[in-house]
Amino acid sequence: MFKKILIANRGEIAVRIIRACKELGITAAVIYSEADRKSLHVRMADEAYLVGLPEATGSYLNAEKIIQIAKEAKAEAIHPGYGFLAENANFAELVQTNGLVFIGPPASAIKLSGDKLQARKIFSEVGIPIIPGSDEISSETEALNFAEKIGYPVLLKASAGGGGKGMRVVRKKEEMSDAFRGAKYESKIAFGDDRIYLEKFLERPRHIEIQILADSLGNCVYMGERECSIQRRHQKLIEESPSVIVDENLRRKMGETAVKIAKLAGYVNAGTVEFLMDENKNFYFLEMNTRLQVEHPVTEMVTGIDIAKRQIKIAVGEKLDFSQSDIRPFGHALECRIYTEDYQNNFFPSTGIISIYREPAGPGVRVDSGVYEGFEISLYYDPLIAKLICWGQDRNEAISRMSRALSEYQINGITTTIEFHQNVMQNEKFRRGELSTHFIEEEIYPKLKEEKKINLDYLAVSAALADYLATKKVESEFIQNGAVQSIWKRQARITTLRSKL
Ligand code: MV4
Repeated sequence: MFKKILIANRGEIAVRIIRACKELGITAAVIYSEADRKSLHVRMADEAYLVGLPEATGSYLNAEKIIQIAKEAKAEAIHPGYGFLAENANFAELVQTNGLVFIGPPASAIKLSGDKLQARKIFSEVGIPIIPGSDEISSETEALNFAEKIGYPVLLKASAGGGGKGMRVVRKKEEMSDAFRGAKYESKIAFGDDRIYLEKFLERPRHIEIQILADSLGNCVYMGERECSIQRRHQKLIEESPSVIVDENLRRKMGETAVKIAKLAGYVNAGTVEFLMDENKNFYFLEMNTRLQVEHPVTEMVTGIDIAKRQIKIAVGEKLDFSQSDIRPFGHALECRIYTEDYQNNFFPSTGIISIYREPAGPGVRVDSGVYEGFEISLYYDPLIAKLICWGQDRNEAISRMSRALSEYQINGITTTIEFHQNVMQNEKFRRGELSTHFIEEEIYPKLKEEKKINLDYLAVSAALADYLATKKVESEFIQNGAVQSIWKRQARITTLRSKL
């Protein structure tokens, strides 16, 4: 086993990997930027090394410096987490040529996953289902001809794409000209690669992905699916496993397809194969994520397998000591991503000092967080500060637990998406499992305006009440009146109201 690992990340995922290291008896070293001196990952690590400026390019993206630190710290391996350098093939290669182990797949697999045109070609040739589409499209005329052939609406996509960049929906031929130039330009700017192609546009797809684990000896298993349809602007908000629309048969078909893809890509380590599913439950390969994903805990909760620890064991060269038939998902898990964003104000980023912080706990509750009371949230990094994961025997129990845990979760001083998630948990369509990638815009957005108005009225009344309570010091009366359970909340509410007055 490794003696020391350098974690080239920050926030909740760095904390997650520190925990995996500690359980394996590995010394956890981390890097931190000048803005992260007081971060939780620095406090929890065994060793911490300053890497540079707050801006990611000067710190968490500084490949050369990170490798230099790893060598000086005498770490044997680097775990990249997600984001930053996690899916950078050059970095994976550089780590290796410096005699260190990259805890992730081989650079060649990262490269292939980053090239959608090539991946589509290789995978479709062996019968992997892909969305009907073209090879590279290099002119507007070509685009028009192809769209005519497969029928509108079509979607222009960047070969180097992901996360929706360089994507354009074209509903009729008149829209092609602008869309073609727009997609090409955006791809060039975002990825330095302006190759684009066309696909038939699926109107209301569901996003379902398969977690896989592959060891370096050729063994590969699938760990069931995660449904990640609840998102806004390509930012996932809620994930769950299993998906309500995937039965045992479909799970096996998708799982076997994912394993086939992993083997073709020469994949080693933990990975995710993304699929889009149409309303007739046809599934199509979308892309491969070559990293530990944000939403990995839902799979850990239903399979009992520690994916982060497995990543490290695989990187050392250990064989998977279980086979496909040993993986039997049990129960249901949901994850709510807690962002420091004001969902009532177009998810605008919220910054400040966390003045009160109290995490939920109890049966079936897991919190993966990167913050603590007194911590200051800056604008430098991703607004994801924590993930609340709840397990239940079935989906209903998982939802009730999530709702209960959200109500226990108290964060003051900054605005978070906790209340937003509470809205989703109460939504009838969500409870029935009727999800799509349009769920938020169709179901939640229209209700936000209404809620905002009610909240303003409520705020005025509550503010008056808060002041009354503060001056009369009647907190003890509240306790006598049977409101004991909500005293913390009430105090938090008063603090919030005060700050808004
Ligand atoms: C699609 C699609 C509909 N039809 N492809 C968005 C990110 C990129 N990786 C693929 N994406 C999509 N590709 C076809 N042919 C709809 C999306 C899409 C989406 C996919 C997964 C999760 C959320 C999404 C939100 C909007 C659009």
